[in-house]
Amino acid sequence: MEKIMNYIDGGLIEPSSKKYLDNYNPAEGKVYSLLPDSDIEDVNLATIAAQQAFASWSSLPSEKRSSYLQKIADLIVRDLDALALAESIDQGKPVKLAKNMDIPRAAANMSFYASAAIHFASEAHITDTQAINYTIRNPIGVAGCISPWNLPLYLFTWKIAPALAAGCTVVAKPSELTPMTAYLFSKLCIEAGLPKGVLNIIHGLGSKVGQAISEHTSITVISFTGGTVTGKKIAATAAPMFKKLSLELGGKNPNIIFADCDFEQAVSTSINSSFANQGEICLCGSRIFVERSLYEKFVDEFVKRTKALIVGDPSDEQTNLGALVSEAHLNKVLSYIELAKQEGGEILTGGHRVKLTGRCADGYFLEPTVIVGLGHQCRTNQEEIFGPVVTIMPFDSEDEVITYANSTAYGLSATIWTENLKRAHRVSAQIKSGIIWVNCWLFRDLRTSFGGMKQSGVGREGGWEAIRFFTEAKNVCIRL
Ligand code: TXE
Repeated sequence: MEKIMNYIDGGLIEPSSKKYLDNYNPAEGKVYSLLPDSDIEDVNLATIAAQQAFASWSSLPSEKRSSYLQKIADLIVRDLDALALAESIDQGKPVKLAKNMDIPRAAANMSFYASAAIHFASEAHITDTQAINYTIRNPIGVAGCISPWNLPLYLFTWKIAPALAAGCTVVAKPSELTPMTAYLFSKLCIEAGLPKGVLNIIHGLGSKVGQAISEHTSITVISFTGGTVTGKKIAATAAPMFKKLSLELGGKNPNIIFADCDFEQAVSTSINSSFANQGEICLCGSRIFVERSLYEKFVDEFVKRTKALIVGDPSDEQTNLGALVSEAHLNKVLSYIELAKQEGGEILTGGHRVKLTGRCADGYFLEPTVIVGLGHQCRTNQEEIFGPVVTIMPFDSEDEVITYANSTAYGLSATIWTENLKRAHRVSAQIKSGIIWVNCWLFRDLRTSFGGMKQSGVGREGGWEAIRFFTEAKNVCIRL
């Protein structure tokens, strides 16, 4: 069985414990590879390697840093098919999605920051004829990058690329549920000739490896994407050490459909924003609010199209929804469907585990599920489910739907469907959320920053923000 290795100081090596964890193929419900059960010793080794590499990497001309990142981006493009297949096997998502979204985006992340490395400029302020103030931005040091399982290579590269571009060296930890593409990525780094120690990838459990990264005194900046509960733990550990933190956490995002929307666009995109990647995207719109005059028509059409979605073998090009990432996660999502029933919800379609035949007979598949009849304040509508489950609720006025939308502890993203431009601006301004899409979903210009409000996190990633995050500002004032 294939053994995944840690990537430390430029080499692929075994964990110090020599112990391994099972890595599952969620579509088959079977172990198909092993990943290192690393611990604090491996994190220490990786951090020493990153510290040793820091002086030369941070002082390398930015063109050189850029060219390494671009070379890795090119290798990802070269290996697109193999990486997409690996991502699909490891995560459960349809291979078509990995090929069209995850892997191209991973390459784009590397390319974007390859370019950012050479175009970044810090500020200068001229105080009339009295003084010149300018800002020097130095890379902070060794960065810890901890990424989740829903968009494995996509979010892994989203963190390490700006860190490397800024001149930091990195100790990274992919999710233990989806380690494979980060492992393949480490091989690409070796092929690209990335200097040793610049990037180190440690595989293993969050409670051991993630915790050791949070606690390590020589890792001074941490970028994390994952669950809100884990984010709180990391903050509690790292904040007293005054580590710089960026936490991108969960969401319970409203998808608001006004009666004057472009109906076809609103329905078809809402199907996508509800069920893409099995609903395992922190930006999915899991609470759909529909203006009452359109409610029945929308629900009928939405349910009809949900029923037509194919839950199936992720390697099949026809499949719309693959497997959930793990049995534990499938059970969590099923428990929320039970909760919705207890809370008085009516399931219009879905609600059950799907039993496929053949190689996928034991996979973690779930029907896309649509629930109505619940109020906005019940637990089903307040807690993050993170699966192919949405609720639909009617509303009568703008003020009412804004209250509903803002009623959760989260504030990550929101979607608004209306053809009324003034309303689009008015409602966007009042929704507490890091990003708002009007008449679209998931579209992102990589130059814009992104992050959550309230319990969806702190800090902003993307664009120049990420470069600023991984650097420390020093201001110099020269009196004229
Ligand atoms: O994620 P974790 P989990 C949400 C979603 C999901 C819930 C829990 O609702 O059901 O979170 O998922 C590492 N110190 N999201 O528990 O644990 C872990 O190894 C440092 C939303 O599977 O947050 C992995 O690499 N690190 C989300 C990473 O944290 C620790 C994406 C994320 O896993 C750690 C995923 C610790 N003590 C889940 N414990 C999003 N925002 O996109 C774990 N980790």
